[in-house]
Amino acid sequence: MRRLGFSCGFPLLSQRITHQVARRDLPLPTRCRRRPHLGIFRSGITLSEGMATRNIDTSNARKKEVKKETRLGLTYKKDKDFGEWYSEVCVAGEMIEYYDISGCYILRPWTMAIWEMLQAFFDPEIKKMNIKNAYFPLFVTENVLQKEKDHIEGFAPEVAWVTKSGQSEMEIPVAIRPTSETVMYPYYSKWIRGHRDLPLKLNQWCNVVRWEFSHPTPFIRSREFLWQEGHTAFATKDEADQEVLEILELYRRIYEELLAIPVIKGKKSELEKFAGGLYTTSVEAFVPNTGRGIQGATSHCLGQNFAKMFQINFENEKGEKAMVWQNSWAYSTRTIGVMVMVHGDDKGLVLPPKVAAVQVIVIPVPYKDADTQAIFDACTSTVDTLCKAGFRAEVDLRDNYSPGWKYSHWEMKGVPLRLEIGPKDLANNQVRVVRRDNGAKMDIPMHSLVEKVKEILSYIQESLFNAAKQKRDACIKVINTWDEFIAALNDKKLILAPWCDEEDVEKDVKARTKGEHGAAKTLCTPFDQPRLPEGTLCFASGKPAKKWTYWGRSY
Ligand code: 87F
Repeated sequence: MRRLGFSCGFPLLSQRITHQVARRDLPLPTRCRRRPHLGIFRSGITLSEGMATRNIDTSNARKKEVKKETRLGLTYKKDKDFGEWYSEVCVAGEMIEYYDISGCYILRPWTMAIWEMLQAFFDPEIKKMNIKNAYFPLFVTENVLQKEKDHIEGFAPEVAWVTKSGQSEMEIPVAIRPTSETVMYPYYSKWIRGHRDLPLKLNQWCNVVRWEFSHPTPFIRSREFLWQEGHTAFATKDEADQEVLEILELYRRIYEELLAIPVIKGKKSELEKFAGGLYTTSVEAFVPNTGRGIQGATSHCLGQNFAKMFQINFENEKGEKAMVWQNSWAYSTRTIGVMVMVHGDDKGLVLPPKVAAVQVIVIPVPYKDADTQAIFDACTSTVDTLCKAGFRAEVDLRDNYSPGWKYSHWEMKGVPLRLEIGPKDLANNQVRVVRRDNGAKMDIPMHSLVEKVKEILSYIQESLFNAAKQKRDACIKVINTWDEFIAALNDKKLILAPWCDEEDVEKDVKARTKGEHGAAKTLCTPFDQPRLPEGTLCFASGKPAKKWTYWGRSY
């Protein structure tokens, strides 16, 4: 078998990355405690639920001890140790498994189901816009990658290279795409000849690799991630401008309508925009626990910069040579990390119904003298009814776990709704329903099952969004002066400040706020601008303010 050698950064400056088993991003609990923890839990189940018939110590003290040990729960609290809590919930919720390469993570089926749900929304939407899917290669030569020097310059250290095949050095090393401008645009240049070839609108669903050196975090900062990248070319700037906003609206809907996370739509500052482009728009989310903003997705108007570099020209209707106007836009698996951070709690994940792989979990609750088979049958037929009605429902009939264990397990995995069926429910022709988001319980008659479940799931979706919005809004602080800015920053606020919109002033704010928690920067200038009273001054420079801009620490 031939093995591929691997290095990072441009070959000239590159440090060779040996196949490191770096586990610096693995928090202690996941590294050492998880397995024994589960082991204790498993044996405990057997004891406390009477599944095993031998060697059971029935004394109260023993029972208590076992029960305590058997709690299936998180070691960390969201409010106390957010970073540890986050890693733990990603693993215990079975979304992520850590891998032996730092910054690389296994996306488990529970994650992929959510990703597929986001794809199932976005893909048909862009097809309605007549955007077509394509697939371009993973590799790019140095020549081509270097073609757009300005664009790649700042990113060079993050580019990963394949330098060997087997034991021999490759004649021409190839880079692994960190993004696909340089891969795609030479072919845009070839394919676009006249105005009838425009617009050219392609999207690809793929993975990209950015060999980051800052602290890796599942979903949020990983060295390989999944995304869609759209790359479009138009005859006119107007068409490009319009598409930028249409795509941004789809990104807003992904966050707000599917993931139940409020976002702010706006424009990036000159310092924060994609340097290769004309302007960048984004949706910005906020994580109240850490007081950090997080860029949710970006939609760029590239102007004609890349067209110049890659000679993407066309003959316009007047027979003149013209350059295309381009856009590019992407959202990635980071979306899922933001969802975990915003909705998760001390019991585990909390999944919005619209993206949950399982929306309803049905759990039989058999008692000693009850007709277990009848309870199991009722569970199965309940799930059938729900699935036929279009819900994603499953039954947990495993006989080696107690109902209590199953409750905790499915709570950890964030399933929006739990249905319990025991002897009493059977007798009364009802089911007990428990909401994951707020723990509320109610009994619903079997005959109105479908209609009630539909109603409750839609309440859950709505109240997750409302709760997240309320928390986010409570963090927004409008300030006018530098002192207020610093106070709000220390208070983990999402700061809305009047700003003069000068690049040097943003650089200065960054420099003045540099510290162990990271510097403050602009998140975006919201499209939705509050009134800016005449004579309002910039909080940082004292010059006349031009706009309201969101500032804060960010991921
Ligand atoms: C890392 C290494 C090399 C970001 C990088 O946002 C290049 C890059 O170009 C790089 N990290 N970027 C900017 C990506 C811009 C743009 N690409 C298409 C998008 C949307 C999709």
